[in-house]
Amino acid sequence: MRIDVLTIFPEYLAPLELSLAGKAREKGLIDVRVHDLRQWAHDKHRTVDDTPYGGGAGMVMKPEPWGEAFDELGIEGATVVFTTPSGQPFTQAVARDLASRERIVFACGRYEGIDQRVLDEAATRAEVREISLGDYVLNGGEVAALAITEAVVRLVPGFMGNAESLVEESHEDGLLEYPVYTKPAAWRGHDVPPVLLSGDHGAIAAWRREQAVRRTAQRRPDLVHPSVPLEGVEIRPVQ
Ligand code: 6GU
Repeated sequence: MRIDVLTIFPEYLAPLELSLAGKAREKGLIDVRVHDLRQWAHDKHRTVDDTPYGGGAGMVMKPEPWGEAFDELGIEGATVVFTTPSGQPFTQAVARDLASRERIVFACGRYEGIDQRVLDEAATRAEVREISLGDYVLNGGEVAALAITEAVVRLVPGFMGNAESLVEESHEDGLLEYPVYTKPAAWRGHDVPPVLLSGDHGAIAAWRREQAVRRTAQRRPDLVHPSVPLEGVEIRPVQ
């Protein structure tokens, strides 16, 4: 998978060299290239923004640098992801979908957003997605591009050594993960739930499932599909 990131803060994407994404890079599974949008701004101050038509607060990102960047990088056949708080909420399902793409181009917005014609023109040449990290406001889309990249790259076939850990984790089965424990069995007056020491694999699986459903119902009732048996779980607010 090739990933291009267009941003006016390329240093923000430095963590892509580290840890998870860095390993995928070393293995040759992904090819990440970060580009400074200002290289396609040609005036003395390398201006990338201007005042909004129709008035209003803040600045809007000008279309020309984006258009030239897309021309030079070539977006045909790619999925162009615009990170914006007005986009589709990012979920594990969206990550799984994006993990199937050959090429993703992240366009990180700043200020009050990008001139709409940039998105409209890109959509005539490529698949365009507008994605939000969640219902809160960041100063720009860089952190979102970083988070989306990390979530997507670990789903690229060949990346994770242990395919089971992908299936078992939070959100892959629509539930939050059950609580986990390791040694020692007793610590500061808190004991590991005895069922986990029982060696009864059926009982352990049933306990974990019940814990996952209970947690999900308490913390994320929005995730509990009506078809999921609640197994007597009482829904009350999380402290
Ligand atoms: Cl993708 N961008 C910005 N600026 N703010 C956000 C966001 C993205 N997702 C949530 N808040």
